Amino acid sequence: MKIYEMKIAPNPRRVRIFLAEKNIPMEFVELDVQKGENLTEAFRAKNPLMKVPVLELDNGKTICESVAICRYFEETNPERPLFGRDAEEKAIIEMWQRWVEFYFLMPTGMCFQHSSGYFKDRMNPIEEWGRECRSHAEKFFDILDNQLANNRFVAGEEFSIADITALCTVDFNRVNRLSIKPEQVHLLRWYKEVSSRPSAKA
Ligand SMILES: N[C@@H](CCC(=O)N[C@@H](CS)C(=O)NCC(=O)O)C(=O)O
Repeated sequence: MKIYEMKIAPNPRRVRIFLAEKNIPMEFVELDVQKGENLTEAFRAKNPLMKVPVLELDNGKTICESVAICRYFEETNPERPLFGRDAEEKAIIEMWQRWVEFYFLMPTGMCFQHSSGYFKDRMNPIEEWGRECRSHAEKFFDILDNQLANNRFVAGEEFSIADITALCTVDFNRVNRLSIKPEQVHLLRWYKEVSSRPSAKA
């Protein structure tokens, strides 16, 4: 099996960290997304939305969407779980994973795309929308800081997929010139811990 990705992009990094946490070896195929190497008919056959990452199984089937890919590996390699162990833990991790993805990663990506013109060959950047999304992303740093005041990790006491999405989003925000503020001490404490895990280098 192999994964089509682009090393500097935040969504493929989520999957690489997940695999590293579970010690799953993988073959990666690098696509230059800015040059449009994902915009070919051959790649459309693998993912109709033409985005990375894409997992291609040995039987030729493809699985798209970072979280769907991670869920596949959670099933094939259950130890140690990154989506929770029991009903309560699974639901809380799902809740935070979705909050981080929808209200932090999405506006972060939209701010980048609408402010930088990185994809101006395939979309119509709207600067005002970029600024609006930047303020949404900035607010989420506070939400995380509050949550981490009473929790070791984003979704509780266990490292999970929610931490992976949050770490990739915090790091990617450097393209938006957004970073953790000195007064966000709980977020800083968490960032130091999760970014020093070996998987963070993946
Ligand atoms: N929800 C998707 C998002 C995938 C996505 O937006 N990937 C970006 C890279 S981080 C991409 O391929 N962009 C290329 C394009 O839009 O042409 C996931 O979680 O995998």
